[in-house]
Amino acid sequence: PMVEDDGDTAVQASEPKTKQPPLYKVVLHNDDYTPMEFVVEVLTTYFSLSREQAVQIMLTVHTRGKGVAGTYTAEVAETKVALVNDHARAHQHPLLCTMEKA
Ligand code: TYC
Repeated sequence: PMVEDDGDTAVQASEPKTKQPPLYKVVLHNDDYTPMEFVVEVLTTYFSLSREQAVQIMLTVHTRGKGVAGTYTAEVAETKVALVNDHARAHQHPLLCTMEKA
């Protein structure tokens, strides 16, 4: 009888994987209490940003309500969101970091 591929065994792809994974924006939200310098330090520590870039993003969040710290694949974005929120809470700041589909 005909044997079917049950899909459980890896089969060599006929072409290279060129499909892009979905990307997510990591977003910082404004609040009235987190110190500006703390936000700048978060942006330089957890995202690959110069101090100048970090100050500009912090000011965008401060004046417009939210801003994008960076764009990443789901797993990297989730990790950064958790690290930033844990760091803020460890210092008793209300800073909020979320992710949204790019
Ligand atoms: N609004 C804050 C203040 O005046 C600064 C701030 C900026 C807070 C960005 C959060 O994501 C933020 N101290």
